[in-house]
Amino acid sequence: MNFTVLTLFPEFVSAFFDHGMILRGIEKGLITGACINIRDFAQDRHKTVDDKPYGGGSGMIMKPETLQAAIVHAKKNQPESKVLLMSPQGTPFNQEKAGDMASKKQGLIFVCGRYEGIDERICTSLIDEEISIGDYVLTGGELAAMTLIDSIARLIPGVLGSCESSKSDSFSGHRLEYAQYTRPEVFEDMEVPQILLSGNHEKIRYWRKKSALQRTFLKRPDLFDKTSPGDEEKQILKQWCRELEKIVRE
Ligand code: 4GS
Repeated sequence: MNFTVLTLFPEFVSAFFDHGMILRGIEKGLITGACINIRDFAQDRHKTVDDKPYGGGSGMIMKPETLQAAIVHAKKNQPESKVLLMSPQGTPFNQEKAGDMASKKQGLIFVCGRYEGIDERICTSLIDEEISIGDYVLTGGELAAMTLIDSIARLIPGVLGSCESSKSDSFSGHRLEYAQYTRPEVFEDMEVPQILLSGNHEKIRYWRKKSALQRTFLKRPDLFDKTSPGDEEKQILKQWCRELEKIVRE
């Protein structure tokens, strides 16, 4: 799967492609990462990429000609790729969207705006989809593009070490991930739950299911609206209720 980022700060984005699991994925030939400097497509000798907004107001707007030339250049090598604009006006990004994009394997071209925004005519003519990573405003789309690439790439089989490690992720099945522990057995007077040391795989599975459920209930109860509790989950919740009642009565 190809990821191409159109940006005014290519070094910022290439540093991301040069580290960690993303770099491993590139080395294994599972993904590619490319940065294109939008300024290389500026059409005057001052390399101007922005201009004042029509109608007045503060801030600058990215010029359409430059962006168009950069997008056309990126699409030339990969005409099948989808062009995404990172913007607070886009459809909200989430784990499900990451999964859809990872399974489609279609290349992605990310347009990262700086300044107050980009000329509306680019959105209309050259952008396939606008995506937002959340309801807040960044100084540029780069962090948003890197957020998408990071979460999509790790779902591509082989990018993470074991193919299992993304299955129990938070949000898979609209539940948070269970609590995790490593050595030592006692840290600052806090013990690792004994069941995890027992070697009893069925008990460990049940404990983890319960942990995931409790965390979801306490930290993100809204996730139950997306997937209501299944039979085993209901049973675990009832059992938890009984444990809580016992504490209340004491
Ligand atoms: C976001 C966001 C964003 C908007 C880019 C102002 C520079 C900036 N992009 N999700 N111009 N939130 N983009 O804030 O994706």
